[in-house]
Amino acid sequence: MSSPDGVSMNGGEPSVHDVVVVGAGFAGMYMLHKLRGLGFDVAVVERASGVGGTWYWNRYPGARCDVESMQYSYSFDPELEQEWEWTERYSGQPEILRYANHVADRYDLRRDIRFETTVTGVDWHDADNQWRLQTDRGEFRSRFVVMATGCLSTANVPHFDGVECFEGPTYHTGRWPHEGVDFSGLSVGVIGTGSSAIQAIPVIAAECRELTVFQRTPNYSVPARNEPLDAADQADWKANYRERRARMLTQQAAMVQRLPDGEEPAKEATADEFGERMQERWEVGGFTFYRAYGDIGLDAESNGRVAEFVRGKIAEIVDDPETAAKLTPHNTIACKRPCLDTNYYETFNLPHVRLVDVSETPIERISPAGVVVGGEEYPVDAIVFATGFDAMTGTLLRMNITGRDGARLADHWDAGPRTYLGLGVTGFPNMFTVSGPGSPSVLTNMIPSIEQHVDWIARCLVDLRERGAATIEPEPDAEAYWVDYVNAVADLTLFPTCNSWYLGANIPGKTRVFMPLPGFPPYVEICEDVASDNYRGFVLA
Ligand code: NA7
Repeated sequence: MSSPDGVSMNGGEPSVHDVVVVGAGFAGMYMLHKLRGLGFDVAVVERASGVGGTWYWNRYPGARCDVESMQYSYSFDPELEQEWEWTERYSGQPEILRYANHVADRYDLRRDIRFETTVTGVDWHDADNQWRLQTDRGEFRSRFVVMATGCLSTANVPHFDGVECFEGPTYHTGRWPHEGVDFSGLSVGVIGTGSSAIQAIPVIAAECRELTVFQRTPNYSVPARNEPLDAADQADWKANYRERRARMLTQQAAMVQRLPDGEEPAKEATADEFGERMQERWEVGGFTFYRAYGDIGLDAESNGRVAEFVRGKIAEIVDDPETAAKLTPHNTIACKRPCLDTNYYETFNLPHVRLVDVSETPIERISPAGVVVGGEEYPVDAIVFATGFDAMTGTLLRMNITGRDGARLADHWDAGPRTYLGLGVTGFPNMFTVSGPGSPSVLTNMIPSIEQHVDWIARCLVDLRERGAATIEPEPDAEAYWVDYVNAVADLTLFPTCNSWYLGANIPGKTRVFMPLPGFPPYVEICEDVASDNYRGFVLA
Protein backbone atom coordinates (compact mmCIF):
# COMPACT_ATOMS: atom_id res chain seq x y z
CA MET A 1 0.00 0.00 0.00
CA SER A 2 1.22 3.43 -0.84
CA SER A 3 1.67 5.96 1.98
CA PRO A 4 0.13 9.42 1.54
CA ASP A 5 3.44 10.85 0.48
CA GLY A 6 4.66 8.24 -1.89
CA VAL A 7 6.76 5.19 -1.13
CA SER A 8 5.18 2.37 0.82
CA MET A 9 6.69 1.44 4.19
CA ASN A 10 5.15 -2.05 4.38
CA GLY A 11 4.03 -1.78 7.99
CA GLY A 12 7.49 -1.65 9.56
CA GLU A 13 9.20 -4.00 7.08
CA PRO A 14 12.13 -2.57 5.10
CA SER A 15 11.18 -0.89 1.86
CA VAL A 16 13.24 -2.72 -0.79
CA HIS A 17 14.21 -1.22 -4.17
CA ASP A 18 16.82 -1.46 -6.90
CA VAL A 19 17.99 2.06 -6.16
CA VAL A 20 17.45 4.49 -3.31
CA VAL A 21 18.14 8.11 -4.13
CA VAL A 22 18.72 10.48 -1.23
CA GLY A 23 17.41 13.96 -1.98
CA ALA A 24 14.60 15.30 -4.16
CA GLY A 25 16.27 18.41 -5.48
CA PHE A 26 17.09 18.82 -9.16
CA ALA A 27 19.52 15.88 -9.01
CA GLY A 28 17.22 13.46 -7.20
CA MET A 29 14.20 14.31 -9.33
CA TYR A 30 16.01 13.73 -12.61
CA MET A 31 17.69 10.57 -11.28
CA LEU A 32 14.27 9.15 -10.38
CA HIS A 33 12.77 10.06 -13.74
CA LYS A 34 15.70 8.70 -15.70
CA LEU A 35 16.01 5.37 -13.86
CA ARG A 36 12.29 4.82 -13.80
CA GLY A 37 12.28 5.14 -17.58
CA LEU A 38 14.99 2.47 -17.74
CA GLY A 39 12.93 0.00 -15.77
CA PHE A 40 14.54 0.33 -12.33
CA ASP A 41 12.52 0.33 -9.14
CA VAL A 42 13.55 3.57 -7.45
CA ALA A 43 12.62 5.24 -4.18
CA VAL A 44 13.66 8.75 -3.21
CA VAL A 45 14.07 9.76 0.42
CA GLU A 46 13.77 13.46 1.18
CA ARG A 47 13.88 15.27 4.52
CA ALA A 48 11.82 18.25 3.28
CA SER A 49 8.08 18.15 2.76
CA GLY A 50 8.45 19.05 -0.92
CA VAL A 51 10.79 18.86 -3.90
CA GLY A 52 13.34 21.48 -4.94
CA GLY A 53 16.32 20.95 -2.61
CA THR A 54 18.27 24.21 -2.41
CA TRP A 55 15.24 26.10 -3.66
CA TYR A 56 12.98 24.51 -1.10
CA TRP A 57 15.19 25.65 1.80
CA ASN A 58 16.72 28.95 0.70
CA ARG A 59 13.67 31.21 0.84
CA TYR A 60 15.45 34.25 2.26
CA PRO A 61 14.47 37.68 0.93
CA GLY A 62 16.11 38.26 -2.44
CA ALA A 63 17.05 34.58 -3.01
CA ARG A 64 17.72 34.29 -6.71
CA CYS A 65 19.78 32.14 -9.06
CA ASP A 66 22.95 33.76 -10.39
CA VAL A 67 22.73 31.69 -13.57
CA GLU A 68 20.35 33.08 -16.18
CA SER A 69 16.92 31.42 -16.30
CA MET A 70 17.15 30.20 -19.87
CA GLN A 71 20.23 28.20 -18.87
CA TYR A 72 19.28 27.18 -15.33
CA SER A 73 16.77 24.54 -16.33
CA TYR A 74 16.65 20.92 -17.38
CA SER A 75 17.55 20.04 -20.95
CA PHE A 76 16.49 16.38 -20.89
CA ASP A 77 13.05 16.93 -22.37
CA PRO A 78 12.66 19.40 -25.28
CA GLU A 79 8.92 19.62 -24.58
CA LEU A 80 9.52 20.70 -21.00
CA GLU A 81 11.92 23.43 -22.02
CA GLN A 82 9.48 24.68 -24.66
CA GLU A 83 6.43 24.79 -22.43
CA TRP A 84 7.92 26.45 -19.35
CA GLU A 85 7.92 30.27 -19.39
CA TRP A 86 10.50 32.15 -17.31
CA THR A 87 9.73 35.72 -16.34
CA GLU A 88 13.07 37.28 -15.38
CA ARG A 89 16.64 37.26 -16.61
CA TYR A 90 17.57 35.49 -13.35
CA SER A 91 14.79 33.58 -11.63
CA GLY A 92 13.90 34.23 -8.05
CA GLN A 93 13.52 31.36 -5.59
CA PRO A 94 9.69 31.18 -5.78
CA GLU A 95 9.76 30.79 -9.55
CA ILE A 96 12.45 28.09 -9.47
CA LEU A 97 10.52 26.22 -6.81
CA ARG A 98 7.37 26.43 -8.96
CA TYR A 99 9.41 24.97 -11.83
CA ALA A 100 10.63 22.11 -9.59
CA ASN A 101 7.04 21.37 -8.58
CA HIS A 102 5.92 21.53 -12.19
CA VAL A 103 8.57 18.94 -13.07
CA ALA A 104 7.47 16.71 -10.16
CA ASP A 105 3.85 16.89 -11.38
CA ARG A 106 4.61 16.55 -15.06
CA TYR A 107 6.56 13.31 -14.60
CA ASP A 108 4.45 12.06 -11.69
CA LEU A 109 7.52 11.88 -9.45
CA ARG A 110 5.92 12.25 -6.03
CA ARG A 111 4.58 8.71 -5.92
CA ASP A 112 8.16 7.46 -5.50
CA ILE A 113 9.36 10.11 -3.08
CA ARG A 114 9.19 9.62 0.66
CA PHE A 115 9.04 13.16 2.07
CA GLU A 116 9.79 14.31 5.62
CA THR A 117 12.17 11.42 6.03
CA THR A 118 15.71 11.90 7.27
CA VAL A 119 18.47 9.39 6.66
CA THR A 120 20.32 8.61 9.87
CA GLY A 121 22.56 5.71 8.81
CA VAL A 122 23.69 4.06 5.58
CA ASP A 123 25.44 0.68 5.74
CA TRP A 124 26.75 -1.67 3.09
CA HIS A 125 26.10 -5.37 3.62
CA ASP A 126 28.54 -7.58 1.76
CA ALA A 127 26.54 -10.75 2.40
CA ASP A 128 23.70 -9.72 0.11
CA ASN A 129 25.32 -6.82 -1.76
CA GLN A 130 22.82 -4.35 -0.41
CA TRP A 131 22.71 -0.97 1.19
CA ARG A 132 20.54 -0.49 4.26
CA LEU A 133 19.39 3.01 4.90
CA GLN A 134 18.05 3.81 8.32
CA THR A 135 15.69 6.74 8.41
CA ASP A 136 13.56 8.30 11.09
CA ARG A 137 10.61 6.58 9.38
CA GLY A 138 11.86 3.08 8.77
CA GLU A 139 14.47 1.15 6.84
CA PHE A 140 15.13 1.10 3.10
CA ARG A 141 17.24 -1.50 1.30
CA SER A 142 18.66 -1.34 -2.18
CA ARG A 143 21.44 -2.60 -4.39
CA PHE A 144 22.46 0.95 -5.28
CA VAL A 145 22.34 4.31 -3.52
CA VAL A 146 22.63 7.67 -5.21
CA MET A 147 23.51 10.57 -2.98
CA ALA A 148 21.70 13.49 -4.58
CA THR A 149 22.15 15.46 -1.40
CA GLY A 150 23.32 18.78 -2.83
CA CYS A 151 26.53 20.67 -2.26
CA LEU A 152 25.19 23.38 0.05
CA SER A 153 22.59 21.60 2.11
CA THR A 154 23.96 21.61 5.66
CA ALA A 155 23.71 25.05 7.19
CA ASN A 156 26.69 26.46 9.05
CA VAL A 157 25.53 28.27 12.16
CA PRO A 158 28.62 29.34 14.07
CA HIS A 159 28.32 29.19 17.82
CA PHE A 160 28.07 32.57 19.49
CA ASP A 161 27.97 32.73 23.27
CA GLY A 162 24.62 33.89 24.58
CA VAL A 163 22.65 33.15 21.41
CA GLU A 164 20.21 30.97 23.34
CA CYS A 165 19.29 33.98 25.51
CA PHE A 166 18.63 36.32 22.58
CA GLU A 167 15.10 37.64 22.99
CA GLY A 168 14.21 37.99 19.33
CA PRO A 169 13.98 35.48 16.50
CA THR A 170 17.02 34.17 14.65
CA TYR A 171 17.06 32.85 11.09
CA HIS A 172 19.55 31.11 8.82
CA THR A 173 19.27 32.00 5.12
CA GLY A 174 19.34 28.31 4.21
CA ARG A 175 16.48 27.34 6.55
CA TRP A 176 14.13 30.23 6.02
CA PRO A 177 10.57 29.89 7.41
CA HIS A 178 8.08 28.96 4.73
CA GLU A 179 5.54 31.44 5.90
CA GLY A 180 8.04 34.26 5.31
CA VAL A 181 9.28 36.86 7.76
CA ASP A 182 8.03 40.41 8.20
CA PHE A 183 10.87 42.75 9.13
CA SER A 184 8.88 45.96 8.87
CA GLY A 185 9.47 48.27 11.79
CA LEU A 186 12.28 46.07 13.15
CA SER A 187 15.95 46.54 13.72
CA VAL A 188 17.68 43.63 12.00
CA GLY A 189 21.22 42.28 12.27
CA VAL A 190 22.71 40.31 9.39
CA ILE A 191 25.85 38.28 10.11
CA GLY A 192 27.86 37.44 7.00
CA THR A 193 28.50 39.01 3.60
CA GLY A 194 28.66 36.02 1.23
CA SER A 195 26.42 35.49 -1.82
CA SER A 196 23.29 34.94 0.26
CA ALA A 197 23.79 38.08 2.34
CA ILE A 198 24.65 40.11 -0.76
CA GLN A 199 21.27 39.15 -2.22
CA ALA A 200 19.34 39.52 1.03
CA ILE A 201 20.76 42.77 2.43
CA PRO A 202 19.20 45.19 -0.10
CA VAL A 203 15.80 43.49 0.21
CA ILE A 204 15.83 43.38 4.01
CA ALA A 205 17.04 46.99 4.11
CA ALA A 206 14.06 48.06 2.01
CA GLU A 207 11.71 46.59 4.59
CA CYS A 208 13.21 47.07 8.04
CA ARG A 209 13.58 50.12 10.27
CA GLU A 210 17.28 49.66 10.85
CA LEU A 211 19.84 47.23 9.47
CA THR A 212 23.23 46.39 10.96
CA VAL A 213 25.51 44.21 8.86
CA PHE A 214 28.32 42.36 10.65
CA GLN A 215 31.05 41.77 8.09
CA ARG A 216 34.06 39.54 8.69
CA THR A 217 35.44 39.59 5.14
CA PRO A 218 34.42 42.13 2.51
CA ASN A 219 33.35 40.59 -0.77
CA TYR A 220 33.61 41.58 -4.42
CA SER A 221 30.28 41.81 -6.18
CA VAL A 222 29.25 42.72 -9.69
CA PRO A 223 25.80 43.93 -10.79
CA ALA A 224 23.51 41.11 -11.93
CA ARG A 225 21.35 43.55 -13.95
CA ASN A 226 18.27 41.47 -13.43
CA GLU A 227 15.26 42.54 -15.49
CA PRO A 228 12.05 41.10 -16.87
CA LEU A 229 12.88 38.54 -19.51
CA ASP A 230 12.34 39.91 -22.95
CA ALA A 231 9.79 37.79 -24.85
CA ALA A 232 11.87 37.92 -28.03
CA ASP A 233 14.94 36.75 -26.11
CA GLN A 234 13.03 33.83 -24.64
CA ALA A 235 11.65 32.90 -28.05
CA ASP A 236 15.13 33.09 -29.54
CA TRP A 237 16.49 30.75 -26.87
CA LYS A 238 13.65 28.32 -27.39
CA ALA A 239 14.16 28.33 -31.14
CA ASN A 240 17.84 27.56 -30.69
CA TYR A 241 17.84 25.48 -27.54
CA ARG A 242 19.58 22.40 -28.93
CA GLU A 243 22.49 24.38 -30.34
CA ARG A 244 22.73 26.58 -27.21
CA ARG A 245 22.59 23.64 -24.81
CA ALA A 246 25.36 21.96 -26.79
CA ARG A 247 27.41 25.15 -26.62
CA MET A 248 26.89 25.41 -22.85
CA LEU A 249 28.58 22.05 -22.49
CA THR A 250 31.71 23.36 -24.19
CA GLN A 251 32.10 26.14 -21.60
CA GLN A 252 34.24 25.95 -18.46
CA ALA A 253 31.26 26.67 -16.21
CA ALA A 254 28.61 24.97 -18.40
CA MET A 255 26.89 28.24 -19.28
CA VAL A 256 27.19 30.67 -22.15
CA GLN A 257 27.87 34.29 -21.35
CA ARG A 258 26.31 37.38 -22.86
CA LEU A 259 29.73 38.44 -24.17
CA PRO A 260 32.43 36.15 -25.53
CA ASP A 261 35.05 35.02 -23.01
CA GLY A 262 38.21 37.05 -23.34
CA GLU A 263 41.25 34.93 -24.01
CA GLU A 264 44.09 37.43 -23.70
CA PRO A 265 45.95 38.12 -20.45
CA ALA A 266 44.44 41.05 -18.54
CA LYS A 267 47.86 42.30 -17.48
CA GLU A 268 48.88 42.98 -21.08
CA ALA A 269 45.87 45.13 -22.00
CA THR A 270 46.41 48.88 -22.34
CA ALA A 271 44.72 51.00 -19.69
CA ASP A 272 42.10 52.24 -22.18
CA GLU A 273 41.32 48.85 -23.61
CA PHE A 274 41.12 47.31 -20.12
CA GLY A 275 38.88 50.05 -18.73
CA GLU A 276 36.53 49.91 -21.70
CA ARG A 277 36.20 46.14 -21.62
CA MET A 278 35.58 45.95 -17.88
CA GLN A 279 33.11 48.83 -18.00
CA GLU A 280 31.12 47.16 -20.78
CA ARG A 281 30.91 43.96 -18.74
CA TRP A 282 30.00 45.86 -15.58
CA GLU A 283 27.07 47.32 -17.52
CA VAL A 284 25.99 44.05 -19.13
CA GLY A 285 26.05 42.38 -15.72
CA GLY A 286 26.46 38.79 -14.64
CA PHE A 287 29.33 36.32 -14.67
CA THR A 288 30.59 37.57 -18.05
CA PHE A 289 32.45 40.20 -16.01
CA TYR A 290 34.64 37.54 -14.44
CA ARG A 291 35.46 36.11 -17.86
CA ALA A 292 36.65 39.32 -19.50
CA TYR A 293 40.19 37.99 -19.85
CA GLY A 294 41.62 34.50 -20.03
CA ASP A 295 43.84 34.63 -16.98
CA ILE A 296 41.75 36.28 -14.26
CA GLY A 297 41.61 33.04 -12.32
CA LEU A 298 45.19 32.09 -13.09
CA ASP A 299 47.52 35.05 -12.83
CA ALA A 300 47.85 37.19 -9.70
CA GLU A 301 48.78 40.35 -11.57
CA SER A 302 45.86 40.10 -14.01
CA ASN A 303 43.53 39.20 -11.18
CA GLY A 304 44.74 42.21 -9.19
CA ARG A 305 43.93 44.50 -12.07
CA VAL A 306 40.33 43.28 -12.24
CA ALA A 307 40.04 43.46 -8.45
CA GLU A 308 41.24 47.06 -8.57
CA PHE A 309 38.51 47.88 -11.09
CA VAL A 310 35.84 46.64 -8.64
CA ARG A 311 37.52 48.48 -5.76
CA GLY A 312 37.23 51.65 -7.86
CA LYS A 313 33.51 50.97 -8.36
CA ILE A 314 32.96 50.53 -4.61
CA ALA A 315 34.68 53.88 -3.98
CA GLU A 316 32.44 55.50 -6.61
CA ILE A 317 29.20 53.96 -5.36
CA VAL A 318 29.55 54.23 -1.59
CA ASP A 319 29.26 57.82 -0.33
CA ASP A 320 30.91 57.51 3.07
CA PRO A 321 34.66 56.92 2.56
CA GLU A 322 35.00 55.03 5.83
CA THR A 323 32.18 52.61 4.92
CA ALA A 324 33.60 52.28 1.40
CA ALA A 325 37.00 51.37 2.84
CA LYS A 326 35.45 48.72 5.08
CA LEU A 327 33.51 47.26 2.13
CA THR A 328 36.62 47.09 -0.03
CA PRO A 329 38.17 43.63 -0.38
CA HIS A 330 41.90 43.19 -0.86
CA ASN A 331 42.09 39.48 -1.55
CA THR A 332 42.00 37.66 -4.89
CA ILE A 333 38.84 38.32 -6.88
CA ALA A 334 36.67 35.31 -7.84
CA CYS A 335 38.68 33.12 -5.52
CA LYS A 336 35.68 32.79 -3.26
CA ARG A 337 32.38 32.15 -5.04
CA PRO A 338 31.90 35.24 -7.30
CA CYS A 339 28.91 37.31 -6.25
CA LEU A 340 26.26 39.11 -8.30
CA ASP A 341 24.01 41.71 -6.77
CA THR A 342 21.20 44.18 -7.18
CA ASN A 343 22.14 47.40 -5.35
CA TYR A 344 24.35 45.77 -2.73
CA TYR A 345 26.95 48.50 -2.32
CA GLU A 346 24.28 51.20 -2.87
CA THR A 347 22.39 49.88 0.16
CA PHE A 348 25.14 51.15 2.44
CA ASN A 349 24.28 54.74 1.43
CA LEU A 350 20.90 54.41 3.13
CA PRO A 351 20.74 56.30 6.43
CA HIS A 352 19.30 53.34 8.35
CA VAL A 353 21.98 50.84 7.23
CA ARG A 354 25.26 50.47 9.09
CA LEU A 355 28.26 48.24 8.62
CA VAL A 356 30.20 46.77 11.53
CA ASP A 357 33.60 45.35 10.68
CA VAL A 358 34.22 42.21 12.73
CA SER A 359 37.39 41.14 10.94
CA GLU A 360 39.74 42.13 13.73
CA THR A 361 37.37 42.24 16.65
CA PRO A 362 35.09 39.24 16.17
CA ILE A 363 31.54 39.08 17.44
CA GLU A 364 32.06 38.63 21.17
CA ARG A 365 28.64 37.31 22.07
CA ILE A 366 24.94 37.70 21.48
CA SER A 367 23.19 39.52 24.31
CA PRO A 368 19.45 39.24 24.98
CA ALA A 369 18.95 42.47 23.03
CA GLY A 370 21.64 42.51 20.38
CA VAL A 371 25.08 41.64 19.07
CA VAL A 372 28.15 42.57 21.09
CA VAL A 373 31.39 43.48 19.32
CA GLY A 374 34.42 44.86 21.15
CA GLY A 375 32.34 45.53 24.26
CA GLU A 376 29.75 47.53 22.34
CA GLU A 377 26.20 46.24 22.05
CA TYR A 378 24.41 46.74 18.74
CA PRO A 379 20.71 46.39 19.59
CA VAL A 380 18.71 44.28 17.14
CA ASP A 381 15.22 42.77 17.23
CA ALA A 382 16.06 39.87 14.89
CA ILE A 383 19.25 38.19 13.66
CA VAL A 384 19.84 36.71 10.23
CA PHE A 385 22.70 34.22 10.02
CA ALA A 386 23.91 34.43 6.43
CA THR A 387 26.82 32.27 7.50
CA GLY A 388 26.84 29.69 4.73
CA PHE A 389 27.11 25.93 4.66
CA ASP A 390 29.31 22.98 5.49
CA ALA A 391 29.77 22.65 1.76
CA MET A 392 30.12 19.53 -0.36
CA THR A 393 30.87 17.04 2.42
CA GLY A 394 28.75 18.19 5.37
CA THR A 395 25.54 16.41 4.43
CA LEU A 396 27.26 13.20 3.33
CA LEU A 397 29.28 12.93 6.51
CA ARG A 398 26.27 13.53 8.74
CA MET A 399 24.53 10.46 7.32
CA ASN A 400 26.90 8.02 9.09
CA ILE A 401 27.80 6.07 5.96
CA THR A 402 29.73 2.83 6.38
CA GLY A 403 31.04 0.81 3.48
CA ARG A 404 32.77 -2.54 3.14
CA ASP A 405 33.95 -4.09 6.42
CA GLY A 406 32.32 -1.32 8.41
CA ALA A 407 34.71 1.35 7.09
CA ARG A 408 33.34 4.80 7.93
CA LEU A 409 33.17 7.46 5.23
CA ALA A 410 34.12 9.96 7.92
CA ASP A 411 37.42 8.10 8.46
CA HIS A 412 38.07 7.60 4.75
CA TRP A 413 37.62 11.36 4.28
CA ASP A 414 39.49 12.38 7.38
CA ALA A 415 42.12 14.24 5.34
CA GLY A 416 39.56 15.63 2.92
CA PRO A 417 37.09 14.02 0.53
CA ARG A 418 38.44 11.22 -1.67
CA THR A 419 36.46 10.18 -4.73
CA TYR A 420 37.03 8.88 -8.22
CA LEU A 421 35.54 11.36 -10.71
CA GLY A 422 33.41 12.81 -7.90
CA LEU A 423 31.12 9.85 -8.64
CA GLY A 424 32.30 6.94 -6.53
CA VAL A 425 34.31 6.17 -3.39
CA THR A 426 36.66 3.23 -2.84
CA GLY A 427 35.25 0.80 -0.30
CA PHE A 428 31.70 2.09 -0.80
CA PRO A 429 30.40 -0.15 -3.58
CA ASN A 430 27.35 0.85 -5.60
CA MET A 431 27.24 4.29 -4.02
CA PHE A 432 27.21 7.24 -6.40
CA THR A 433 27.43 10.93 -5.55
CA VAL A 434 25.79 13.45 -7.86
CA SER A 435 28.01 16.54 -8.10
CA GLY A 436 30.23 15.06 -5.42
CA PRO A 437 33.58 16.48 -4.34
CA GLY A 438 36.13 16.00 -7.10
CA SER A 439 33.64 16.95 -9.84
CA PRO A 440 33.09 20.46 -11.28
CA SER A 441 29.72 20.88 -9.50
CA VAL A 442 29.71 24.24 -7.66
CA LEU A 443 32.10 25.81 -10.17
CA THR A 444 29.48 25.34 -12.87
CA ASN A 445 25.87 25.88 -13.75
CA MET A 446 24.55 23.11 -11.52
CA ILE A 447 21.75 21.75 -13.70
CA PRO A 448 23.89 20.69 -16.70
CA SER A 449 26.42 19.25 -14.23
CA ILE A 450 23.65 17.31 -12.52
CA GLU A 451 22.30 16.04 -15.84
CA GLN A 452 25.75 14.88 -16.88
CA HIS A 453 26.18 12.92 -13.64
CA VAL A 454 22.69 11.45 -13.70
CA ASP A 455 23.11 10.34 -17.33
CA TRP A 456 26.47 8.79 -16.52
CA ILE A 457 25.14 6.91 -13.49
CA ALA A 458 22.10 5.70 -15.44
CA ARG A 459 24.27 4.42 -18.26
CA CYS A 460 26.48 2.68 -15.72
CA LEU A 461 23.54 0.94 -14.03
CA VAL A 462 22.23 -0.26 -17.40
CA ASP A 463 25.69 -1.56 -18.33
CA LEU A 464 25.99 -3.40 -15.01
CA ARG A 465 22.55 -4.92 -15.50
CA GLU A 466 23.44 -6.06 -19.01
CA ARG A 467 26.69 -7.62 -17.86
CA GLY A 468 25.15 -9.20 -14.79
CA ALA A 469 27.62 -7.37 -12.54
CA ALA A 470 26.47 -6.98 -8.96
CA THR A 471 28.83 -4.28 -7.79
CA ILE A 472 31.00 -1.44 -8.97
CA GLU A 473 33.50 0.59 -6.98
CA PRO A 474 36.63 2.62 -7.70
CA GLU A 475 40.03 0.94 -7.49
CA PRO A 476 42.15 2.50 -4.73
CA ASP A 477 44.77 3.65 -7.27
CA ALA A 478 42.16 5.34 -9.44
CA GLU A 479 40.79 7.22 -6.47
CA ALA A 480 44.28 8.24 -5.33
CA TYR A 481 45.11 9.39 -8.83
CA TRP A 482 41.92 11.43 -9.02
CA VAL A 483 42.51 13.18 -5.71
CA ASP A 484 45.99 14.18 -6.90
CA TYR A 485 44.62 15.27 -10.25
CA VAL A 486 41.97 17.55 -8.71
CA ASN A 487 44.59 19.11 -6.44
CA ALA A 488 47.02 19.55 -9.32
CA VAL A 489 44.40 21.31 -11.46
CA ALA A 490 43.34 23.54 -8.56
CA ASP A 491 46.99 24.42 -7.92
CA LEU A 492 47.23 25.82 -11.45
CA THR A 493 44.60 28.39 -10.46
CA LEU A 494 44.31 31.12 -7.84
CA PHE A 495 41.49 29.27 -6.07
CA PRO A 496 43.64 27.91 -3.25
CA THR A 497 44.81 31.42 -2.29
CA CYS A 498 41.87 32.42 -0.09
CA ASN A 499 39.75 31.05 2.73
CA SER A 500 36.74 29.86 0.79
CA TRP A 501 34.15 27.20 1.43
CA TYR A 502 35.49 25.50 -1.74
CA LEU A 503 38.45 24.67 0.50
CA GLY A 504 36.43 23.92 3.61
CA ALA A 505 38.04 26.94 5.25
CA ASN A 506 34.74 28.30 6.59
CA ILE A 507 34.21 25.40 8.99
CA PRO A 508 36.46 25.30 12.06
CA GLY A 509 38.48 22.10 12.11
CA LYS A 510 37.55 21.00 8.57
CA THR A 511 40.51 19.75 6.54
CA ARG A 512 41.50 22.26 3.88
CA VAL A 513 41.40 20.62 0.49
CA PHE A 514 40.11 22.18 -2.71
CA MET A 515 36.97 20.12 -3.28
CA PRO A 516 35.51 20.88 -6.74
CA LEU A 517 37.38 20.30 -10.01
CA PRO A 518 37.81 23.38 -12.22
CA GLY A 519 36.88 22.84 -15.89
CA PHE A 520 33.67 21.22 -17.05
CA PRO A 521 34.39 20.15 -20.69
CA PRO A 522 37.59 18.17 -20.06
CA TYR A 523 35.89 16.52 -17.10
CA VAL A 524 32.95 15.38 -19.22
CA GLU A 525 35.37 13.95 -21.74
CA ILE A 526 37.19 11.99 -19.04
CA CYS A 527 33.90 10.55 -17.72
CA GLU A 528 32.87 9.49 -21.21
CA ASP A 529 36.24 7.96 -21.84
CA VAL A 530 36.20 6.02 -18.55
CA ALA A 531 32.74 4.58 -19.27
CA SER A 532 33.62 3.64 -22.85
CA ASP A 533 36.84 2.03 -21.71
CA ASN A 534 35.02 -0.61 -19.68
CA TYR A 535 34.74 1.68 -16.65
CA ARG A 536 38.48 2.13 -16.38
CA GLY A 537 39.51 2.61 -12.75
CA PHE A 538 36.40 0.87 -11.39
CA VAL A 539 36.16 -2.76 -10.32
CA LEU A 540 33.04 -4.49 -11.60
CA ALA A 541 32.21 -7.72 -9.79
P1 NA7 B 1 29.16 31.95 2.32
O1 NA7 B 1 29.56 32.38 0.99
O2 NA7 B 1 29.93 30.87 2.99
O3 NA7 B 1 29.15 33.24 3.26
C1 NA7 B 1 29.07 33.14 4.65
C2 NA7 B 1 29.36 34.48 5.26
O4 NA7 B 1 29.24 34.38 6.67
C3 NA7 B 1 30.76 34.97 4.97
O5 NA7 B 1 30.72 36.35 4.78
C4 NA7 B 1 31.49 34.60 6.25
O6 NA7 B 1 32.62 35.39 6.50
C5 NA7 B 1 30.42 34.88 7.27
N1 NA7 B 1 30.66 34.21 8.54
C6 NA7 B 1 30.73 32.88 8.75
N2 NA7 B 1 31.00 32.64 10.05
C7 NA7 B 1 31.09 33.85 10.65
C8 NA7 B 1 31.37 34.27 11.98
N3 NA7 B 1 31.60 33.39 12.96
N4 NA7 B 1 31.39 35.59 12.24
C9 NA7 B 1 31.15 36.48 11.25
N5 NA7 B 1 30.90 36.15 9.97
C10 NA7 B 1 30.87 34.84 9.69
O7 NA7 B 1 27.63 31.48 2.37
P2 NA7 B 1 26.41 32.02 1.49
O8 NA7 B 1 25.20 31.40 2.03
O9 NA7 B 1 26.46 33.47 1.37
O10 NA7 B 1 26.70 31.46 0.09
C11 NA7 B 1 26.78 30.05 -0.11
C12 NA7 B 1 26.50 29.67 -1.49
O11 NA7 B 1 25.10 29.55 -1.66
C13 NA7 B 1 26.82 30.65 -2.51
O12 NA7 B 1 28.13 30.68 -2.85
C14 NA7 B 1 25.94 30.24 -3.66
O13 NA7 B 1 26.52 29.18 -4.37
C15 NA7 B 1 24.74 29.83 -3.00
P3 NA7 B 1 34.09 34.92 5.93
O14 NA7 B 1 34.06 35.23 4.47
O15 NA7 B 1 34.18 33.43 6.19
O16 NA7 B 1 35.05 35.70 6.70
